[in-house]
Amino acid sequence: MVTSKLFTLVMVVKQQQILLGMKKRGFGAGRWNGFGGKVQPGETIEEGAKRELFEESSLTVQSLEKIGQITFEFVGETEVMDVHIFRTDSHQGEPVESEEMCPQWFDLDKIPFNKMWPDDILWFPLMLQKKKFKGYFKFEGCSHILDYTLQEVDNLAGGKEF
Ligand code: 6OG
Repeated sequence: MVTSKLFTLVMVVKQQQILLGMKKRGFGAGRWNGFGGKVQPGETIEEGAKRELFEESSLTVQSLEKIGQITFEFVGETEVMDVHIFRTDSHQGEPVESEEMCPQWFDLDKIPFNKMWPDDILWFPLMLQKKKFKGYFKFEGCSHILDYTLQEVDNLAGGKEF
């Protein structure tokens, strides 16, 4: 049986730059990514997103707009990752390195896709244009996408379709 686990991912944008963190340990270590992690029992997905953003970067945000939802399957794993992606264009505070992430601003035309998860180059253009999207990626190992779907949607409410 396939089960799914909820995750968050927050993309912080200001003017023509995006904040990414170099993951220092655990899943995705050695890659730049947004800030996020597992949603804990008793918190909403948005609360989990704000908590992880703060824990990993020291930034706070008033509100987050959900911009995407991607399901990741890894061959051989029985649990898929249901990742809810948010974008914010206004934040409070300055990014600070944490045990998990080393944050850095990147110009939008210099995003280091070669040191990121290989799916990112496919959905970042939608996120940067503020288009909402849903996707499904099937990975073999951490670097090879076997299969995927990605579609722009009008709204993200409702169940997963993939
Ligand atoms: P922790 O293990 O740190 O949560 N995540 C992915 N992000 C991108 N861009 N691509 C993927 O392709 C990803 N798979 C997972 C979700 C893991 C964090 O990594 C994100 C979470 O923010 C496979 O608690």
